[in-house]
Amino acid sequence: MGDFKLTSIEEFEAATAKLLETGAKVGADSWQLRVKNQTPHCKFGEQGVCCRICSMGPCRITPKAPRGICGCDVHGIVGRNYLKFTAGGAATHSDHGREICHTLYLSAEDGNYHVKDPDKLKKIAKEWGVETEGKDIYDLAHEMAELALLEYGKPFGNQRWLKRAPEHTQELWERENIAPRAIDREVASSLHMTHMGCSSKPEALIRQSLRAGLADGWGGSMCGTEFSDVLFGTPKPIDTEANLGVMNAENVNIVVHGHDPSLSEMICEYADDPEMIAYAKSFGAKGITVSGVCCTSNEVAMRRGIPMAGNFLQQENVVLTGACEAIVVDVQCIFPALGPLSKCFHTKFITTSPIAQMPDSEFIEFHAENAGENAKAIVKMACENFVNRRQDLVYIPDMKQKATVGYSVEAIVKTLDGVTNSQVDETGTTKPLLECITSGVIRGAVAMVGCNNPKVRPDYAHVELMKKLIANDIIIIASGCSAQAAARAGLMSKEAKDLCGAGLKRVCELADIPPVLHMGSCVDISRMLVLAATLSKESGLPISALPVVGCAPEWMSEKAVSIGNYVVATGIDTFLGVDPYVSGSTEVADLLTNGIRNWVEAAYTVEKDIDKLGDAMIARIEEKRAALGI
Ligand code: MSK
Repeated sequence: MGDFKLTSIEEFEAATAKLLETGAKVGADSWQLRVKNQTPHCKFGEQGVCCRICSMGPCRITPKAPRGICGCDVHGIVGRNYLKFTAGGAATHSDHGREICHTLYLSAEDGNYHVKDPDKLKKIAKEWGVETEGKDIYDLAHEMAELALLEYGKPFGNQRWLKRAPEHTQELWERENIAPRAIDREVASSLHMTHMGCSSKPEALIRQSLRAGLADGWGGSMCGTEFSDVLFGTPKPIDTEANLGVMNAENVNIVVHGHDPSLSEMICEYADDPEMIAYAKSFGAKGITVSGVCCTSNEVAMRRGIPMAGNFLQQENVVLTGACEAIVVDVQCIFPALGPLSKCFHTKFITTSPIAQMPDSEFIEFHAENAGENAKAIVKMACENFVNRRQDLVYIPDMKQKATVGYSVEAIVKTLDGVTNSQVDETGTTKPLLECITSGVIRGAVAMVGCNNPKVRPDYAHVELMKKLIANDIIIIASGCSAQAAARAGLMSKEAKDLCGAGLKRVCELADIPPVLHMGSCVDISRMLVLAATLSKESGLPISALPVVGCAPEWMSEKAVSIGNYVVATGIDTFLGVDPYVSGSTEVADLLTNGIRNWVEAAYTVEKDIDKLGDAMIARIEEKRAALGI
């Protein structure tokens, strides 16, 4: 098995403990301390039984007070809370997608942003029935961007991207009246339904939750992913490194964090500029290291091989190294704590989006017109800050792993089809993957996604579940902070094949892939939808019949609930390790874990015991195989 060794969770934790010692020296706060102040959590909130949508309350449902002042029962309250949570996530992902469409609209030959994948743009144009012949690529980009933006508010019809789904799935959505209309309409309708005096029927609320989720996955997120590929390139396998040890004590360290690649791409561009590297050297540094946190990290890792410093619950750690000159953030999953924390060190905390403005940050507004200029200013600021380090506080844990990332659907098809078919081009098929699954060489696939959450030992669930699944010949596709947990542990190293069962190991060797395939950021879960749809079409089986499940064992954000809803509504059973605040209502919990199966052929399983969660996924995959007779 060679020298390869995973980095253990205990090693992750030991590194964090040392960094917290540095924090204690400078009086820094940390999420570990704040969790202590916030626990035990409010039981009403945890069960989803608190209602504060009007000012007659807040009302809390108990056996002695079974209805709120308006008469709403616990099922209506829990269902409304669940729908509001979903709408928050769908709005957030989709607005990210909208920003990408605006950036595409402003792309120009001589501008800050360019079309890097013209073939993908033309392919989408063809899909949408737009003439490409004889058109300048930027004229086409602007036309497509405008059409995509109209998807957010069009008065009639459903989302264009739904046509990518297998016919059977589309029929289910039509039958159940959950095919999403305009993206903004689904978010607005959700908030309308949850207003005081509107819906309190669990069935209606959960149906709309699925619809709003679908507006995200097959709408806003799909726009985000597809047009990011057009602008910044469709990911291909690329080598990188992961964990805090990717930061370099001798270099200026710039950490990019958030989700929107428009900012981070520009920062990477300028950090690579010889003029900027010389500038860094003029302050005594040896160079510039850009690394990433959260999904911005996934975006630049997949396209540029930029190393991944950490995931969601590591964001404070990068500052605690004392070697971070600037942490530059765009939107989503950014701790406001970074403001006061950066003040304990020399670190510049730079916010760039009007959507995510925070105290104790320097706000440098970023948009397509000034992107180059502002990225350069930020890189310069970081270089100048190098001399302000307190050397006695610098400690970068010596911990990193190799990772191969960038498995877009196109890359997966090309890599796997290439093993059996030397003539493969971009029109390759998923047939080799299907053959591996039907023959039993691979038992199935799990889409591992989602965040960290202090309610679960950080990264433990992601890493342990992945180890268990690959040992059982189940291939993993991973995105978001789950992907980063895998990369930091070493599960995205090709050498991790030695941890697989014999079948999956053989596939990894033949195709030269790691057993956990990096599919990108959280908006890129739309890539997983496209993969599932392709597998379904090419096998002739409904998505729900494929031995494929989804899992978010440590999820925490509203986006994750929206994702769960669109994954389930696409026909993929979804396993959660954290309860989505629905345990207070038997009706809502039963709908989500059973009832919706009658609508969309899939449902949720919630299991906080990680070992049991893994067993349940394996059992579900084997059940599906047995039903297919394979
Ligand atoms: S960053 S939504 S903590 S995956 Fe996409 Fe990670 Fe979850 Fe944010």
